[in-house]
Amino acid sequence: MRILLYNPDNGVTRNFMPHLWMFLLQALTPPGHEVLLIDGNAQPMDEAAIAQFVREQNIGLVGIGAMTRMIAKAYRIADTIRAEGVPVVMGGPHVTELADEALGRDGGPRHADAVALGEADETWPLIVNDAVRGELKEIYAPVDEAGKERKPSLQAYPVIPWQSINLDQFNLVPKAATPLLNRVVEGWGTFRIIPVESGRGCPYGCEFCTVTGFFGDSIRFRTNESVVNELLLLKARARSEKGQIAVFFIDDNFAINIKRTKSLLRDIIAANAQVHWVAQISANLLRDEELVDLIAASGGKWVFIGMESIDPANLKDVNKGFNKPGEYAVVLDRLARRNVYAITSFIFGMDNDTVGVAERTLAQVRTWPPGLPIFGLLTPLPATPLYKRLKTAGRLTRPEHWKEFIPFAMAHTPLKMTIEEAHEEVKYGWAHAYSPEAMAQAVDSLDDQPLGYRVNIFLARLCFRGIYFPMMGRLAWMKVIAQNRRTILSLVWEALWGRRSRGGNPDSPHPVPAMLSSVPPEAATSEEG
Ligand code: B12
Ligand code: SF4
Repeated sequence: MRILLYNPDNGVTRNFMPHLWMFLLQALTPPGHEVLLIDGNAQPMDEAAIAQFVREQNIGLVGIGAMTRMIAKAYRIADTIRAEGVPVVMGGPHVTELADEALGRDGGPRHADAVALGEADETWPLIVNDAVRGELKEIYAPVDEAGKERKPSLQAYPVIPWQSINLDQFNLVPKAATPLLNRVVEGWGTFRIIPVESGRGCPYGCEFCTVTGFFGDSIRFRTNESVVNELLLLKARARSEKGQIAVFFIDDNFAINIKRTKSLLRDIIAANAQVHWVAQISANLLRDEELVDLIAASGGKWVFIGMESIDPANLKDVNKGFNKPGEYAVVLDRLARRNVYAITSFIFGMDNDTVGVAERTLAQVRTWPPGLPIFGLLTPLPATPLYKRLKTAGRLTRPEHWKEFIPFAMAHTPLKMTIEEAHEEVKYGWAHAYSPEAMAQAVDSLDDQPLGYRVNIFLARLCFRGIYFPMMGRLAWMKVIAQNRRTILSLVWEALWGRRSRGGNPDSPHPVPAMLSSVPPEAATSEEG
């Protein structure tokens, strides 16, 4: 049977990284089937195009995975495919929480033939076998023989055949730029960011987060050996195709068990399996100097920190009191001293936020080493404690916000400002953190560093700007380039006429990242809490 795994586009901007679930389910598919992958972010397709694809490729089963924000698109695509007579199985966090919605058991239309609840590592092979026999059940739940919920162990993790998977759609180097890049620098024919997991689960239970409910509060890890082998495979692939690969460890809190993380990082170093990597780690775990040393030595370049707020009252409200705003600067300096930088994520619209929260946050950010701040709004995702609290309090203004996804729009009323004011705060955050002046300042703050570093921070910030101000079209790009012409011209001038006399300063308080290019060109708010 030919199986299509499809992830809808997020409708806002191109994702920087493919979704792990597709590769994982592909690797877990029983032998004898061919699995095709389409990530709508890399290969945008409308309903007509996907229907044509399914017909022409003789697809016998389609698996669709989606977060809440993409579910409306996922349902539309599923409806189209089912109208072609091809069964659709849906999985992922949204349909796990709202299976009845996907199956049309809540009075609405039916979108899926079957739903895989929770982690599908063990149920996917059963689903495929049932589909072959034409006997799909409506619900597949990860349970043991006694019918009790069972979270899959990650000890026997499948080998994802990275050496042979077709990754063409995930190359971040634009085709048009490849010939030029090949002439100027070697080894940049391709650049991909690849998701790798080393463990699942998070015990922290932040109020707005799906993870503790979905993956459970007990953490499961892969063996060090299996992670190291995966990195070696990826490294070999990059070498063989004269390209670059960076890894995003998608664990929700990569250092949740510090002892185990240190042991993994030591094994990576011992096996010479270092690649440039990004990971989500909460600020409280970055107090450990030895851990930060190992992060740097094992290839860590960027740490995504869910700071959420600089207000301890807000943090306490969302059960994230372990974040201590007073130590953010110290943590960021500790990282920066090792050339590791932070993607700092903030949420506005929290209950204690008042007008001006964006500027107050930016005032702090400006005192920190250069990084990549991102801003979002508090969003009640289905089945989270936050959703339940706001529902009980009658504060949800769009209780089924996912049915009409609007980027950067609140679905409930904050306590100390209006919804419109919260929207303005997010806009202010992005506009001022990524204005041409702020971009120039970031580049200038690295004035004592080589040109490459300044070009890289500029490019990274340009790409991050695209999360809020999409730059998909040529016109939008031209506008951004025109706005930033001063910085661009000064960088080009320097490239053509050589360095202005600066001289690198190894004692600089904020040394620059060794490879900013490994930064995700698009990320989103508050993953790791
Ligand atoms: C990596 C990641 C991202 C990446 C992008 C996704 C990518 N390219 O991988 C980035 C950093 C960009 C990102 C951004 C966002 N993310 Co995110 N992200 C994750 C993260 C950390 C890992 C995803 C992952 O690979 N997990 C490991 C795989 C194995 O698990 P899985 O995807 O759930 O798949 C398993 C099952 O769900 C199931 N399954 C999944 N799909 C399918 C499909 C079929 C057919 C079947 C049978 C089974 C199945 O089987 C899989 C194996 O067991 C998760 C948290 C988490 N630990 O999952 C959050 C998570 C998915 N993100 C989340 C959110 C909210 C966001 C943002 C909206 C954040 C924000 N506030 O702005 C943005 C939106 C992104 C965008 N622009 O579209 C939420 C989603 C909750 C929800 N109900 O939708 C999660 C769960 C985290 C959280 N805090 O709650 N994210
Ligand atoms: S926000 Fe981060 S720390 Fe909090 S529960 Fe979710 S994954 Fe864990």
